[in-house]
Amino acid sequence: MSAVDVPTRVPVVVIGGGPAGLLLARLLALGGVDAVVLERRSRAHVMSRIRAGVLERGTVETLVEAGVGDRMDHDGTVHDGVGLAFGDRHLRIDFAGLTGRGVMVYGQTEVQKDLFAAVDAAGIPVVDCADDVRPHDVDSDTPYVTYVHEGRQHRIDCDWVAGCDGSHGVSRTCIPPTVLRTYERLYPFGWVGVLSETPPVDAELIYAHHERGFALCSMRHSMLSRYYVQCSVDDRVEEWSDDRFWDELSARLPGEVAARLVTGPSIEKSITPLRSFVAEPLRYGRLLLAGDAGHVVPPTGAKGLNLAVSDVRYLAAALIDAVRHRTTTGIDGYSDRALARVWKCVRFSWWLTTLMHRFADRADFDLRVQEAELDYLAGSEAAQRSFAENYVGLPF
Ligand code: RFL
Ligand code: PHB
Repeated sequence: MSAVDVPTRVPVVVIGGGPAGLLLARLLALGGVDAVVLERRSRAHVMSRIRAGVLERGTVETLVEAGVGDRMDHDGTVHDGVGLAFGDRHLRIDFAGLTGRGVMVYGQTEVQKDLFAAVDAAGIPVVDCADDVRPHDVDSDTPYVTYVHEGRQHRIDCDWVAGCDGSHGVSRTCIPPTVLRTYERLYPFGWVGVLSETPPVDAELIYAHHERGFALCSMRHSMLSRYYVQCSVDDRVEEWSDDRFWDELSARLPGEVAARLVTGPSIEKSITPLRSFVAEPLRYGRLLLAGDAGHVVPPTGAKGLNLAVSDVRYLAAALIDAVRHRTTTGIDGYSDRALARVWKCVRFSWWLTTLMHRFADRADFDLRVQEAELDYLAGSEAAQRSFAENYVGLPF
């Protein structure tokens, strides 16, 4: 987008063109509210990031309402359950039977592409490679945002600033330390993830608990698999050759699953540290945080993208009311409303992470407790229902 086409005044400036930012701009446009999106990285970079793969029903419905559901309906796959592997056991959690719902497996990379296409079609300005983006005067009634594009400084005046700039963005830093409260839990491990053009080992995802550490078998489609294994927080990706990765994954899966594993060259490999983080409040004056800018969860529960979408759903409605109908009730309630759902997903992601990973610094007592909890889950429909209810997604 050339800077000439970008208005110098809009009701909403959205910082960050990830899924939260683009979806917000798109929902605002559908509600008759103009926005500009400022994204730090290039569009090619944003579209190539491999991240989430599991969408809750509420996320799917929101994407459909935003008019970006066609490819997802066609290429995504509904999963009615997931597997939990431990020891030589393979427990299936039957989402459909326990909750009447399933989840959609459709990559975040594809969601991102669909959102870019919709935003472009609607003529919403998205400035990529925007440097030094800075919100100003967000505690006044006349906020504005400055940025540098192709070496030139620009300013956009607005009524509201939406901070959708992820966990390392600039928006959160505008909230004074006297107002901002943060909560954090760091886990002493990461995940090394591999994407490979091989058939998935199973039709459904498998979360594996093993003495050597956690492993996850996921997929994008019938010839694209996504696998993860727990690694040390200090590991570098170069230390994980493909051979080492496949050996470690096989060792952590039940024998009959490992026997079916088809290996091949990795087409992407990366290491993700795991953490839980929440910032409160999500609103400061005319600045509103959504998605990873406000909270981060470890990927174990597949909640990050889904939480970004639930925040955006609440926020879009609140901003449309504020801009079109001059009522700020939605904005005033946004932070509490969003955080109530966020904390429940933080809890579930923390619980599943703690249950499934090997904590090197902890005694064998903890391992036995994990094994007992998995055994309890296997024998209790009530426990399985609670797992299923959280995994498929709490109501928006
Ligand atoms: P994003 O995607 O980080 O986008 C933020 C955007 O803001 C830009 N930005 C800035 N722009 C302008 N100025 C600045 N100063 C800026 N600073 C940053 C960034 O370049 C970026 O484009 O945040 P958003 O939109 O809130 O979306 C959140 C999700 O991306 C994230 O929660 C998920 O990917 C988490 N996640 C998963 N979520 C799920 O729901 N299901 C999953 O199965 C799942 N698996 C995962 C995941 C995340 C993973 N990683 C890599 C952390 C698996 C992995 C491995
Ligand atoms: C993925 O497919 O990337 C994925 C699936 C489930 C998770 C995390 C990541 O919990």
